[in-house]
Amino acid sequence: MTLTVKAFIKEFKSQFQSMYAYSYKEGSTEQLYNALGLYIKNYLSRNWKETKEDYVENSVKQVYYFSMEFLPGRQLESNAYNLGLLDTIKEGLNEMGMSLEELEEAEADPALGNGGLGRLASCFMDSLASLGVPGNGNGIRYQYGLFKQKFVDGYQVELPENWLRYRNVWETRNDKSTCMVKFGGNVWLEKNHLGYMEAKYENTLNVLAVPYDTPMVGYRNNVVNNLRLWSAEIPVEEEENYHTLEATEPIKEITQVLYPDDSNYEGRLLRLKQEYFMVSAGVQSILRHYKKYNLPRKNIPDKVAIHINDTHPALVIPEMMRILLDEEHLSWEQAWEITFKTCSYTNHTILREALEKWPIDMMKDLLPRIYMIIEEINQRFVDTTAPIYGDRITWQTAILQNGVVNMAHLAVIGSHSINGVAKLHTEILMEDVLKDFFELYPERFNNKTNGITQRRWMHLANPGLTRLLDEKIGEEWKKNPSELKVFKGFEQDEKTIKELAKVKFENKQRLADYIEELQGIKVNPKAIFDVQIKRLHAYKRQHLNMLHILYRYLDIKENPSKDFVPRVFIFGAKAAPSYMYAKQIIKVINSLAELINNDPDVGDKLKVVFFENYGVSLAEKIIPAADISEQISLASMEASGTSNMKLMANGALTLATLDGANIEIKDFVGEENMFIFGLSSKEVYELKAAGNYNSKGIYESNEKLRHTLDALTNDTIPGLNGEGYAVFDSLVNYNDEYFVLKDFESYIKAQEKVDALYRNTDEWTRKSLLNIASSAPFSADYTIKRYADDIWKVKQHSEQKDSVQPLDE
Ligand code: F58
Repeated sequence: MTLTVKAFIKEFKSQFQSMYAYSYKEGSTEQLYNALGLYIKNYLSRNWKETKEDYVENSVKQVYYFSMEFLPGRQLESNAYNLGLLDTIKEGLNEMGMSLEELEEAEADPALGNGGLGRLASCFMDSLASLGVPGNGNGIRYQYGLFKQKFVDGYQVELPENWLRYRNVWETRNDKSTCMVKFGGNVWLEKNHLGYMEAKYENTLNVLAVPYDTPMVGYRNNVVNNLRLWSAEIPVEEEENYHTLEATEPIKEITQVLYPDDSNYEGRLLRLKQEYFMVSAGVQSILRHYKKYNLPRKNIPDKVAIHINDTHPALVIPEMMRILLDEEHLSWEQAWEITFKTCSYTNHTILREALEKWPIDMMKDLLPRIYMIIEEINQRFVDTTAPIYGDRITWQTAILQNGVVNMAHLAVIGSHSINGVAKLHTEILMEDVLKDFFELYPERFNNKTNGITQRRWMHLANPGLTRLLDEKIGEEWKKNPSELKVFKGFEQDEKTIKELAKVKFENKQRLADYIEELQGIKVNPKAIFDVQIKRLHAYKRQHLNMLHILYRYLDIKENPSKDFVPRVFIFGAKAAPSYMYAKQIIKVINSLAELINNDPDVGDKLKVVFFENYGVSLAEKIIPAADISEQISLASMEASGTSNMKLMANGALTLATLDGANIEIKDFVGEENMFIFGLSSKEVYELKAAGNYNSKGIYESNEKLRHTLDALTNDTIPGLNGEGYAVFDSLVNYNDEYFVLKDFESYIKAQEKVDALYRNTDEWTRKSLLNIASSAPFSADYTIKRYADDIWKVKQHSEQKDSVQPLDE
């Protein structure tokens, strides 16, 4: 039944009144938002219930996506949209004298992740539901999300992100489905009276895992899947033992903050606790749920797929073994077959320092039974591998090495599928990072290039573009993204080109207004909006971008009469709190921005805007207004990237190295419709192997570059306290780990091409159109379809007839 505006108004008023016992006219923005959120949640609850029941009644196979991070973004608009209620609600609110945009600002944007990995998990949740694939998320309900970033004198300062301060209307606490998770103590195996080996525990720390469920709403198909986030609490029956606040700390801290600082032992221990907590609660609840299917345990892999999102949840493997051995009393062989067939693993990084390794002693103390099982998995692996492949490979692939547990090795050995997140990345896994494993298990390796949900990143974030597309190519693309290619037919249509340019300009004007309101910086919406938005990391090379800005600034100062194409450089990036170098780069960019934005000689020619506290909501504002998408990582280092896909879909032209999914962007849109520069990954590997890279030599021989680099240390940029020296040193004196200087010259040339093309507005817009029209393959709907078909073997549930059908690629 469709909801009428009149019915909505009536129901909303009564919803508000029942919550607050006064008229909505007296309500604060937060209260009105809460009432609207709960109204929507009530509206979808029937579908939520029926989806769950349907899955069980039909014994369908379900996938569980285990991730330490989810970055869902605000959910009000997207839920209303997917339910098909958005227009009605907007109209109803307007009639009552409110606007949806205003209420939406009251919603917290849950920062339960660091960056791409967490956002990917949320795009996947949206696609799973929209495709009608039975899929659940499993993660942690952190009380504090990733820190809130502030700049003080240009320095990053971290403040707590208390996203749960007001209520979270989307979640449902589910006390019926709690689990108990055990840490530490002593454990031993004993035969019970039935003759089974049983694990006995003493002196354990028992933690109650309480699930909070959040609906994941499919796009107009009546499907509502579940995201389950776990919170740690004191078990009710043990409450009397916790007399003081201090005593409760070891439990409460488990789900208190996202990714605590791992630069010290305590921090790392806590992270391991979090991982096991989430994994144990998740696996227990899955196996409990499986019992509803009334099938033998050996059929678990026919009904359950568990996905391990990076190594963080890799303890799923020994935890599943523990339950099947100790509680279900299966043999090792039976338990292993079930576990192995159920689990699959995605790798998201080749950075050595990011591949998790836990000290054996830490694991033994914190998770004694799990450690025993890992030891046995390792022993059995060694025993079968060594006779066939010899000692070298066996040693290099073992789980236990030099006093640590290698989590990637555990994940690979215990999973039937291992995938990278872009073609190049998967190749690098097979040829380098996991090379030995590729020799052992070639059939397990496969590629699944990342994707994004067009619903959030186009339909909702860019209504102007969406309207234009609807008008030109019809609405079919919304259910079937491959239809976007039809837009290519308008490449030569002058009217469309003008209309597209107008959409972009309006988006830029809106962002310019926002920048002025937020930061007091006036930017020219006619300038090129050049955007780099991602975590701050040396391999992503925000400092290469910074050097180009500095170079340009010096050029403007030295050549005042030269004709520059105005440019606004836009950054959004958080640095990990303990990552000093990344923080120094932030400071240099901020100080440079301060200098440039206030220099009257520069005026409109150049502006630099560094947004504080970059996250999903900011991305939604920035991306539709971007002209240039900076994807400038050192080739081979960025696993995939996903901002590159979002920016392309919104008509930005990509300025990129041939890294991660940039290569696939090139394959789809063509080299001539983007700007490529820098070393290829092959050249990077060769240069590393040759071992003769000499950044100082480049500095000394390249006049332009020397001039630019010197400006970091000769007081050109006021307000720095050694940060300019730090960047200079790393690039010149410490041999420039990420080959910034090597790529500098070709980056500058690419930037010149950007300027030249921008002078020809129609030609620029034509390329922008081609980018939009070529972006369909990056729909997460396709990505999820491939995971579902190739890895999880789960079906789009047939009852849901109207699901998105991403079949014809
Ligand atoms: C990212 N990883 C990759 N990790 O860097 C990016 O290329 C890829 O597109 C994306 O995953 C999705 O596949 C990433 O975001 C993290 O945020 C780490 C999580 C654990 C703590 C350290 C950061």
